[in-house]
Amino acid sequence: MGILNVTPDSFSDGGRHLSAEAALTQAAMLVKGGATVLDVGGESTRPGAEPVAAETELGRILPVLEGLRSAGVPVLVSVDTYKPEVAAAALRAGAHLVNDVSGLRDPEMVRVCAEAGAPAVVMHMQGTPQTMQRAPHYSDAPREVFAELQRAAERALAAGVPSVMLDPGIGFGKTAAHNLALLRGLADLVALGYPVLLGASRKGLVRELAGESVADERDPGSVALHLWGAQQGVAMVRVHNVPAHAQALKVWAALRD
Ligand code: HH2
Repeated sequence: MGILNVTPDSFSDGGRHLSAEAALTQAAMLVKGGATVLDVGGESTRPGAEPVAAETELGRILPVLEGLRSAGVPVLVSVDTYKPEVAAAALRAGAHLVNDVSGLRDPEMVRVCAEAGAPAVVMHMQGTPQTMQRAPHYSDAPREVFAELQRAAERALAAGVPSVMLDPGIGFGKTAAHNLALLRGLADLVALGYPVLLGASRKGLVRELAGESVADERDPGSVALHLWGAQQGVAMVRVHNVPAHAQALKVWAALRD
């Protein structure tokens, strides 16, 4: 899954693809690099990010979704939003699935996905982007996070959402120790039987583990985290640098097979 942030303030690619033209050029690069899903987002959810209005978010992403549809780009398109009205409009504009960092917390989001017949990514977040890194707390992070994801998945499927992917939400209301515990326990999340998505691309965890302060310089550490995920059975990784991951995953898969 290639990341396509149409925002001024995303922590790594903010401001780079803010015009529809620049976003579509980046989309073509991601697809050429091997992405099979494009995750289009119009609001940064990095720690401390200011929320944006639905109209602002839609103003950023709709021209890109429409451009992808009219260009016939041969990939699935997901919309990275926690707002049901944004998801609904994006699905009408050609998005195929919804990536909700709030884990389908809002029952209206469940209804939108069910009604459109759209699969959903259910990601775990403790709190909100504004507050989540102030004092994340768990008594047993993997047990609590995976149980919450399982409950959200069951609720969604019972309400008619056709299928879900689960995502532990690296960096969303988690300390480095919590993130590591979740990564070490990923096989238990995979064992629940749902496909798992992992998104650690260029995140602060790489800074904490490898000491790299510049987000754009964190691809090697990101690849390491995602290969670890692949080894535990994750089905998809959400990344900025698609060619680097495509190459690493090909080599890893050859070894596995
Ligand atoms: N991480 C981010 C955004 N959306 N969705 C899923 N499913 N999993 C993730 O780990 C995830 C996500 C944050 O990264 P990014 O989009 O690169 O930055 P920003 O939120 O600043 O736009």
